Amino acid sequence: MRTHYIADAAKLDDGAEVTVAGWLHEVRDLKKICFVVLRDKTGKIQVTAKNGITSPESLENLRQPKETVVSVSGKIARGKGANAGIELLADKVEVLGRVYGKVPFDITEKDKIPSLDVRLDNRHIDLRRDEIQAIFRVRGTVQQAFREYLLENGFEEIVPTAIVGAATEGGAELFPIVYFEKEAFLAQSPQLYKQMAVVGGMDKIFMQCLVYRAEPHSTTTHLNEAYQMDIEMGFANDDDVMDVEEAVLIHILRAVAERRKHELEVLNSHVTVPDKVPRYTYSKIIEMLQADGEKIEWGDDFTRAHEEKIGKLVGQEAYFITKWPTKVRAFYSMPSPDNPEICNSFDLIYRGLEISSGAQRIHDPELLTQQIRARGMNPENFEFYIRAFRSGAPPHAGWSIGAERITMKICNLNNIREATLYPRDRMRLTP
Ligand code: AMO
Repeated sequence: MRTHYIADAAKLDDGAEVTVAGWLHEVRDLKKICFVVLRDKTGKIQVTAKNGITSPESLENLRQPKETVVSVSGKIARGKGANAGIELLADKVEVLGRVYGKVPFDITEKDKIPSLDVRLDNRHIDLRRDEIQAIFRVRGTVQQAFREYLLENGFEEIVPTAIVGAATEGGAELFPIVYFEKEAFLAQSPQLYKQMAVVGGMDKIFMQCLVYRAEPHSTTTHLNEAYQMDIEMGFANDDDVMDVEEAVLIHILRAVAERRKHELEVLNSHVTVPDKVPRYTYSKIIEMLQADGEKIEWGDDFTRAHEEKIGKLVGQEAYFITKWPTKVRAFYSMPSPDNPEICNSFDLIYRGLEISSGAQRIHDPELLTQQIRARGMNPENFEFYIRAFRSGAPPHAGWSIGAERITMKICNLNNIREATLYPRDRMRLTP
């Protein structure tokens, strides 16, 4: 239905014949002549239609409400002089999609953009704004760069199941589903399944999947449906997988900085690519916070305010916090051999927010059973998982990055819902 996208049409010589298609962004109707701005995903162009050049029927097809979808065939006209614009002189205009009634809000009135809730109720309109498309292009590049790096470095992609019979992260945050006669839930993570794939000998794997957390609270950094980008690696400990994660993060940030310059500009964000992602132990961070006057004890988890403070104290945008207290981490985290109070787990913080966590896993079935029991869960529900470690399981480790959280921080957004096309939270199930 088009010969060119608008950005490409605008590069053509004077007189070039094109057909472009998109939405009416602005319409100025002066009876004998009609100026409109036509918009597609690549940009905008002024279209001029007038008696003599444009047929009366085509002129009428351009005199439509904003957001009507049209195609325009005509000739490119380049004005003379340095600041002269480019316009498309319309021969033929067809209406491809009409506006019925009132468009929920006008994207051209920048100071009248409604609240996030109203925008999300009308995501198909909200998405027509440059800055909103920019977010999802950045997110696409983040996800692509993640796969790209891992495929180039010997990892293979798997697809784990999203329907499970037991918690994969522990806790009560599970969404039950109707599954014939059985008790079943939506997976909180691909955790147990990615580990079993490594035990099965796949060795270096990655996956991207939607995960479900029935967290009842509403925050600006949590969703009930999130997209995780995970790896799992055999014959590896926490340090080995942090090496991979450091390289993946650097590759992602570089890809966004190089390939999404325009989008970052639209979003008013600047991405710096670090050379290294330093590692600090949990105990060291506690000492630093205490020395700065924070009331926090060894064993406490960090609040959002702590996370932001730590960023200032360490003076880094991206860093790892390693060797956490065992009791605050998931049951599968490997306790340290010299001190079982701490475990080989880590978080990756970027711009003051935890964007990822990971660990070396327990591969000893007895220790795993103990840890499950110690958290008040029933090892019988995990028998399918524990038995995987009884037939020769290598030491292994892995991590998971939340796609929305990393996108949110790269794009400088205040609410994680902005980085999700159709966010799911306690109040929001449609659209
Ligand atoms: P964790 O639960 O820390 O670890 O999740 C890993 C990353 O996933 C993202 N994330 C979320 N994002 C938005 N809303 C949520 N409710 C949400 N929950 C998690 C975050 C977080 O850092 N299986 C382990 C990982 C591993 O050890 O491999 C896990 O799921 O960015």
